[in-house]
Amino acid sequence: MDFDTQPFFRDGFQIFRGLVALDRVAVVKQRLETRLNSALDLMRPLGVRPEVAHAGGDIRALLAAPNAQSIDMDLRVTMTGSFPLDVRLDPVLLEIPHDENLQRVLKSALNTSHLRMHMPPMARFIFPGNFDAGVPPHQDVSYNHHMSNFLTLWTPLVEIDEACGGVTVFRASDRTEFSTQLSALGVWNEGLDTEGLEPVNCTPMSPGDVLIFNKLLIHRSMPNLSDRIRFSMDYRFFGDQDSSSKHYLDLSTGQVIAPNETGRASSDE
Ligand SMILES: O=C(O)CCC(=O)C(=O)O
Repeated sequence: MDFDTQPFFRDGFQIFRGLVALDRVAVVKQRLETRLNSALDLMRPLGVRPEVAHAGGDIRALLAAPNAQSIDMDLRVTMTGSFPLDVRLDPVLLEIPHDENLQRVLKSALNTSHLRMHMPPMARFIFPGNFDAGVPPHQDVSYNHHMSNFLTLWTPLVEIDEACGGVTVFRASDRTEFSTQLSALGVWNEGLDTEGLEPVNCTPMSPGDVLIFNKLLIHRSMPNLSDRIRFSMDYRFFGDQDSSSKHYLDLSTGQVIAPNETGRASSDE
């Protein structure tokens, strides 16, 4: 089956519905649900209660306190909804990028015959009310200068509606790269100005649906106003014409390529 990726080239983003096999999504979700306890265990010594009704508010209070900057940086990253590195390195998370239909879409959108993926992927758990887990308006390039070009794939592991939130993209915001700097909390960059831009909430979305967008498209997290945890994955891919100076997975061979002595990770040099 061929997929039409013209909307991606025209708009800088596109949603594909029911693209990824549900059994692949289910094993990823199951693994993240199981590993949630390891993330909660890291936060427990700070007083974060593990219950869904409390965790988001507890994290928010800790990160708003004057001494928030004394919290270990890796822990701050976990508090803002990113699973710890050992979870992100779990091979089960590669079930989704190995989906055949997904790979067809990505190859077409990147105009490539081989796919590469930045390692590790991002796995997120956004508790209700954990507003610090929301990434402010940004272009993905600002966090990923190590890849010469790439696209991002965002995919939910739970039902996404206006309450649970998801991603808001800003139409026609991908004409140029904007400069930005790290915010005081040290996790996210300062939010870009979106005045005058048209926001598009990518809701609803279901497990198996994917959103792809280019490296310049401004987007932000929606808040989770529901009473459930928002589990999602985001993966970054590049093709034959591009390179990375960090670890990446060659999806044709299944090999992870490490940066070489020139600081460049590219198997086709
Ligand atoms: O999942 C989210 O809340 C934000 C995702 C995002 O900003 C990204 O994938 O670049």
